[in-house]
This record gives sequence, structure tokens and C-alpha cells, in this order.
Amino acid sequence: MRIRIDLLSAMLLLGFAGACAHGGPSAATGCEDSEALCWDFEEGTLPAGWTAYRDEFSGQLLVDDTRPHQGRYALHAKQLVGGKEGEQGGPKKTIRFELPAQFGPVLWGRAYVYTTPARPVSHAGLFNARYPRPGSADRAFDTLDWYEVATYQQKYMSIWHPPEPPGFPEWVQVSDTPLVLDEWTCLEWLFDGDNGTQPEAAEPRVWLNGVELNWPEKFVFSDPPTTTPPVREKASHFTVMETGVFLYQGLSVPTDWWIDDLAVGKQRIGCDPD
Ligand SMILES: [Ca+2]
Repeated sequence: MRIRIDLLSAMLLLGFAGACAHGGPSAATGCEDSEALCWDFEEGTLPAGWTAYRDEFSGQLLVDDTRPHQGRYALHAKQLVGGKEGEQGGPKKTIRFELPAQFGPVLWGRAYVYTTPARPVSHAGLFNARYPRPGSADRAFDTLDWYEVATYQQKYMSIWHPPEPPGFPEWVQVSDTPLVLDEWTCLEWLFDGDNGTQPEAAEPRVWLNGVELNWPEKFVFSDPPTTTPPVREKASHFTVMETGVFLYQGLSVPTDWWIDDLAVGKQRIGCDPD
């Protein structure tokens, strides 16, 4: 009975905080910040509020018990494959989530990611968050500016994009750090759409296992090409985010990703102490 009461209290507390939908803030998930939104996928199915979004080419995006980071379950992008490297169009399996109103212009994120068996050469998005253009009342997904964390040419990458489609001209930053295979990694990101008194939103920042990534390669991508970088429009409030895996070019090797202990907040969330 004592256990039930404690559980009930915990659930009430969580409901009040409007935070972690399941499992709750804990050292295990590194999500003690009551303002953070956390997902450990321990429902064993798609958590409340997330809806299926992209579904192109082969593979599945599901919550299953094949490889959890913590607990029993994780989000699993399973056997994604389709298209050809070097050609536009690739497997995309994603879910999206509407952020609470007045989320603000600064979004910190954290997710544990496991990738196997090979590093894609193609652009493989893992997470993005979007916000209305300055002065715009439009909230439709395809009208929003956005930040993205991804991999490209087998290395970590981050991008600032104008609305998609087309999503470019975009400001691309490619790291000198190869995508880690066959082990859990802690990815953190900072999307600072406010950037203080600066005229534009900040470039995205990303950390791998607590170490900030460098971006020796930065460029504008557009089709047709341009050398004029996009103006990174400032944010008032992030409104929606998307996760899963989204390949913008083909993927010929069937590849699996797992994502667990996903969290976003207005402050840095951090990784497990271990
Ligand atoms: Ca889990």
C-alpha cells in the first residue's frame, strides 16, 4: 500500500509539473529539471502527444524492447533503407510533438542515440525544432524556421533552415567527429533563437558525451547553389519538434537507430554522470 501511495504522489507531482510523461524526473534519466519535458518510452508505445509524421521508403519507427538505454523500451528506427546515395530522396520515419505555448526562444535538448551497423554518407536527421518567422502568425509546419541535429558524410552535423519545403538556403555545419557506431552516445544541443542582442539567431551548438563538437566545415546549401548565407531569423517561441530518422538522400545499407531518454528544456539537461 505504501508503494501505491508513493506512486500516486509521484504521479500527481508529475501531473502538476506537466513534465515527464512516464518514469518521472530522476537521476537515471538525467532530467531533474521540473520544467524539462522528458520521454523514456517506458509506456512501450508511442508516448502521449507524439504523432506520426514522415513515412517514406522502407523501415519502421516504433517503440520496442530490442535495445533500451534505460528501462525496457526505446524509440527504434528499424531497418531504414531506400533510394541511392548521391540521389535525393531517402527513408524518413518520424514523429512530431507540439510544444507547450510560450515555450520561449531557447531550446536545449538531450537524447541518447545508438546507431548500427554503418555510418550513412547521406544526410540523416535525428531531431529538429521549429518556430514561426518573426512577426508571423502562421503556425503551419511548412511555414516555420528550424534548427536540426543530424549526421552527414558519416560525421555529426547541425543546420539552421528556413521553412521546408524547400528548407534551404540553409546554414550547414559539419563536424570533424565521426558518427559513433554500436554504443550509446549522449547527444546534447542548444538552439538559441534569441541570441541576446545579436541581429540573428545563434548557430546551433552540439555536444557528444559532454564534449562540444567543432565545425571545421560550414557552408550554405541551396538548390540551385548560392553563396549568400540565409538570414537566421530570430525566434519568439519554439512551437513544434520532430524526431526519428529522416534521410534526405538514399540509404542502401539497412540501418537501425535507437533513441532513448529524450528531453528538451529551457536550460541544459545534461547526461548521466556515468
Ligand atoms: Ca527507456
